[in-house]
Amino acid sequence: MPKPFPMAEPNPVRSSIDHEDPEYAPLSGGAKPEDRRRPTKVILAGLSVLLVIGMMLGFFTDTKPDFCTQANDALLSMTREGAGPRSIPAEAVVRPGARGVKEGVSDKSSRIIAGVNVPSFPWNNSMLSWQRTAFHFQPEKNWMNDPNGPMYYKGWYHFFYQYNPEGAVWGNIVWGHAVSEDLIHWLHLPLAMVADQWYDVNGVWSGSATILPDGQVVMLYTGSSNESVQLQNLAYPADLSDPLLVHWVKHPGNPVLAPPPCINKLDFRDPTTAWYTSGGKWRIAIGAKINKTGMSLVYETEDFKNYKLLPGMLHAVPGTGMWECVDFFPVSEDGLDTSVNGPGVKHVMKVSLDDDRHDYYSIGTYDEKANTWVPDNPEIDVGIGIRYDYGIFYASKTFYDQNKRRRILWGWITESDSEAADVQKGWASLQGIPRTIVLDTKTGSNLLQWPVEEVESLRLSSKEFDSIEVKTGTVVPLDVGTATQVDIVAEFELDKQALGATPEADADYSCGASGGASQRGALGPFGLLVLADDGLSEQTPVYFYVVKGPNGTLKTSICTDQLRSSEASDVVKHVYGSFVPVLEGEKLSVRIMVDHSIVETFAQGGRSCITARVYPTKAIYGAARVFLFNNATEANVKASLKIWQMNSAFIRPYSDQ
Ligand code: DQQ
Repeated sequence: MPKPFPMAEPNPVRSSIDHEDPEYAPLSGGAKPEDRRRPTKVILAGLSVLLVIGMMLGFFTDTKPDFCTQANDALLSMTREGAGPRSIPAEAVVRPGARGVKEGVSDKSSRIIAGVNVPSFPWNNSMLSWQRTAFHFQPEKNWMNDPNGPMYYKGWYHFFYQYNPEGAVWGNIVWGHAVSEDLIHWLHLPLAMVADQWYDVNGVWSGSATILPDGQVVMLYTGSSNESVQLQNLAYPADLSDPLLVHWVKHPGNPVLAPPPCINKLDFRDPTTAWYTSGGKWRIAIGAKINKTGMSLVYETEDFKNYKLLPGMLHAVPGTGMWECVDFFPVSEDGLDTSVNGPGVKHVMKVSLDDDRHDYYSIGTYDEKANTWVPDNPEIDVGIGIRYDYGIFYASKTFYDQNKRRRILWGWITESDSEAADVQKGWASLQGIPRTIVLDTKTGSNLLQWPVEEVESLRLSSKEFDSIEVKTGTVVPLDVGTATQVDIVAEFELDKQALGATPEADADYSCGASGGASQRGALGPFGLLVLADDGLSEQTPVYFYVVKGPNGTLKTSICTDQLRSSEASDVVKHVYGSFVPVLEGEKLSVRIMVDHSIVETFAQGGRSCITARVYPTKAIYGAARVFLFNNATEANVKASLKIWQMNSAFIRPYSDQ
């Protein structure tokens, strides 16, 4: 949980070059991002869910093929284009090569923004080297994607990940493995599992760990077989007395699960951590789809070798497409073991939507007996409502850290530059700083995500700035020197008089459909410019935008604007963001972690988060600075903040010397 920081001396570097002209809009220019509207037809969605569940209840207790045909036909007519409850707008992208589609996963390689003949930027080695991060988990080289099987075992945090040992693009997927005592400094271990069996020869895909009460460790993962069938497999450590769990054994009876009838061989993957039921058995969920209906099936087991498909399903949402990397866990204001259940316990369901490559979650109630999970609010059902992150963040997975009694979230942060640049730099993808997640008991309707406390051990020198007044249309430089590895905690207050005098407006604000930080409104945008050079030719604004609605209600958005983040045109430039709840009496607060090419933003204690990859060409090394700005037209803001320089983490190969 964030702690309020003490505000000390007044700003020692209040700029003499503040621009005070209200007409001066220092952030003008920049292309208008594409409109990314997301229609949700909620009533239809609710009805469809009931219909699907009804049909599938029947289907899974009677799996005759003619019933499968019937179910498929009904689903097809229900979710036929335009008739479904939700259609996910395809991002306008150029896909450099469809890597993965024939194997049954969508294109995993980096995409670049649409437009014919996007000229490639002449990236040089110094620019590309700067993009490598200093305190985020990365393999030494090559491609990485999903986090797999995270756990805490005998004093070590274990992290496995989807890895291509042969290059910087998706393919040849095996399990990389690293260990850490604090989630920050990592030792790379040998590959945990490679594609050496008929049932995983096309890829050792994502999976999860379960630690049994007797100390055994069970790893379930998806293998893409010699015929590209998605099969679930069991693996376990060769030597439980080795805290590093270096060697892994695949169960001789693999595969333990094949796609059930009605589920396509390419749509059955990513087993969850198991939870223990009151009936004394274990259950796992697996993502699947029928036509455009995403769903999670549940299997029950006693020994992790033999499984029974339970009737019905945990949940399904028409129109959401394939559910990858389903995660299912209990939540409260503290971390809970995955098996905790009982009256009053809330459960989170998270799905990674293959169709739009975003991670959605929803809070609801799990009925173990009925094998169902029901969202508290069907309007924000899983896949159609809230996201973990409004930037780039995918295929995430949580684990319960029994060491510190907390639940930790890992998420894969892919590149948003071109595939050619990834190949040139020899690596692709990061993992976000692991986040502690708890239920936001103040709103009851969202989670709070916050960087694990261990990252604060990297904080070096800091500077505090107390109550800086940032006038409308101005930019204020913050004298913290080089700002490529920084942790920023900031609070903002809109001038109360101006707030009161501002007329009510009907218009809603959407970061993605706006012109970014250059689009001026009465009460926003204002915030920080990170990875900005002195001349502001490159800048990444992270900002609040407040709209005063009918009856004086305020609605706040938090956004990250990539539109002017780089002079290169072969990188993605979106305005990311979302609405963020701000409760009575709360100040606007934000934490921003900058680590070279990644900018992670946590607003209002982690109610809304945005992760962006940024590829400046000038605002790098010693030229990267940080500024305050206020591009609102009607209200000055007061900003108080603290900025720490961040040390680098030790992330290196393990040696027992
Ligand atoms: N990545 C894995 C799959 C999973 C996908 C393959 C999500 O198991 O569905 O690399 O990114």
